[in-house]
Amino acid sequence: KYKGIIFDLDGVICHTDKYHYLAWKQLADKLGIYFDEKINNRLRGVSRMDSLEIILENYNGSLTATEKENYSEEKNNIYKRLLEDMSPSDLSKEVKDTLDQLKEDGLKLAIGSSSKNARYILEQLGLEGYFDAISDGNNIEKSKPDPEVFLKACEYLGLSPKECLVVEDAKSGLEAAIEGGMDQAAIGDAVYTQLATYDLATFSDLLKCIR
Ligand code: B16
Ligand code: MG
Repeated sequence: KYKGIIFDLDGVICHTDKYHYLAWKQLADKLGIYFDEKINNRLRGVSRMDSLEIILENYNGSLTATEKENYSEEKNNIYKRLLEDMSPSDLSKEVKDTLDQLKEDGLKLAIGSSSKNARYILEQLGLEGYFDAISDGNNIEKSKPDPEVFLKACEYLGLSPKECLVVEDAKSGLEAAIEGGMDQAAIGDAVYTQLATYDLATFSDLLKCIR
């Protein structure tokens, strides 16, 4: 019933969410800002700058636009150093086998990620050239919950939103897909929002949604 599947990257295809946490934690500690896993969950799918604003909710003081630019760059440098250690062994067999199966079933596969590091992460995982289209933080004006990143993915695939299913681990991402007119499959904590068309207990459950 679907012709295309659009995958969020961080928290769906791979677990770069733990690196985002470590990098933000390092910056928050330096600035004396309280930061924990619960606050980190609010950063899922949210752009780098918007993430910094969420973290600064617990900051006593104010920063200039330039200081904010510098801190977000500092976080990204820490994050990119952590990404250097990633390799194809960080791609789970379940995820790879499921993707291969979907491809065999004739579905077009795309990435719909807020990250500006998406292509580098895919390269690290050995998935360079694997997806039919990549829509990421570099081709959008507005980040999730705005539907732009997914609408661009549909456009790159040459499909309409109704023909596509979005797979997401974040509330912001589910909201983006709903707004964009695509069906949604939730995985991880996104399941608890009860917003999605399907809830996946595990990645391979995706095969049940498309058959
Ligand atoms: P970057 P996704 C999102 O990726 C992350 O979930 C979010 O935590 C991050 O702030 C955002 O990408 C921007 O990432 O700093 O690398 O540009 O879940 O949309 O694949
Ligand atoms: Mg995500």
